[in-house]
Amino acid sequence: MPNLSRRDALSAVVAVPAAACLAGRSRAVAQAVPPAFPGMIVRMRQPLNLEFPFSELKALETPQEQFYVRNHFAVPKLDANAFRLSIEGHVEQPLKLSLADLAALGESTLGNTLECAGNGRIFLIPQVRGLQWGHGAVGNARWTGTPLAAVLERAKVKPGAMEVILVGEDVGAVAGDNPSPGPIPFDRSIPMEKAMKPETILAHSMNGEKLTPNHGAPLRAIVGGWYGMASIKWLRRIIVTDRPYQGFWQTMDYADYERSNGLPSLTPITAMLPKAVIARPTLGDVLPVDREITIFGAAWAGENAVDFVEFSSDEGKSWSNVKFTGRSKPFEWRFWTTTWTPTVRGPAKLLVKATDTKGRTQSMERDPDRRTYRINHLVPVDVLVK
Ligand SMILES: Nc1nc2c(c(=O)[nH]1)N[C@H]1C(S)=C(S)[C@@H](COP(=O)(O)O)O[C@H]1N2
Ligand SMILES: [Mo]
Repeated sequence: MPNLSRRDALSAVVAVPAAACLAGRSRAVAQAVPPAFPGMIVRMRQPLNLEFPFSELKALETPQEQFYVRNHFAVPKLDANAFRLSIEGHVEQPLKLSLADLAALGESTLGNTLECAGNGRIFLIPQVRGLQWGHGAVGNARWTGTPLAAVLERAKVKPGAMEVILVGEDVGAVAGDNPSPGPIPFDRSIPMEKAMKPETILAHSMNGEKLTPNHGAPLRAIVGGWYGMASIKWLRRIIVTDRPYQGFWQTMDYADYERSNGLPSLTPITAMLPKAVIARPTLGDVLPVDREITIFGAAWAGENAVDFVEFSSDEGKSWSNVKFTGRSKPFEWRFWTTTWTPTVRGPAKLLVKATDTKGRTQSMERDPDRRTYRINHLVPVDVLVK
């Protein structure tokens, strides 16, 4: 395809007859629009934000092209050969590592479900600001790369190290009521303890394929069991620090209220909460009366394993356990099914509720302390029985 620059497109508009002029313009427009992602829900075009249509759930491992995309800024294009990861700050041996250097430090693979902290925001009443995700800002993949612990050991972290700041290559200025102080990169700190856990890895691949630019190529962090915002894409710098980091993305954004002594205190968002979601039937489906239907979905619980999932068709008055199709493990979602035979015509509300191995569960009511994040209260699937 000929590469039509903006200036060429403009001169074409001036110089050529109407039909050719239109062709030239539409070609320029086609280049400005990001590639289409078949089947994905476009929540925002620039920067590109794509949602997985949860009712299409089929594979335990979400294919990369169906994995939701959450971008705050334009996708940076990085050259994998020239790529160097910088490790700096409170270390004895600052490092600049190529992808080959990283691989030489050892690799592991982690099955991990990634969910955006704003997943399900469209269901909040009253409506709040932010991307209006349905259920599909979540996906599950096998991530392969070097454990962050191996990199930190090589860099020799100094005594007194507290946090590790992960910095992405993407930069922009955030507008709005709480604007950023000019252009800033997307970043996030994690405590030293989480940085040293085997589930915190610097991944180059998902599901055995190299990362695509949308998912952070050539290298991203995966902070297992935490909401997506900590899993920094296009990872460029790792800074070890001996004091708490209060960056924009964990204070002005991605923070909510935790209470102690009854007082709410703004706290950066960390580990995922338990959640079960029905994939099928879906909102608005019409179901035949007196016929058994299959209810199918997924459940996850961040750092913990899902223990059980319950189903209710009577607005939570009675619950019955669903059946799992796979075994229970931390970090990864599980699929489940159950059956239901509606006997009464009219509207019905279907609910599911996950409980994890630590006894954490989902509540009927939304907790307002969570601001616009960590949405795991029960959201009914409204269907019509005919
Ligand atoms: N550098 C960078 N990393 C980032 C983001 C970003 O905008 N820039 N978005 C974060 C958020 S909020 C989420 S939910 C996940 C989404 O990862 P995905 O787009 O691969 O699904 O990436 C995180 N890492
Ligand atoms: Mo997110």
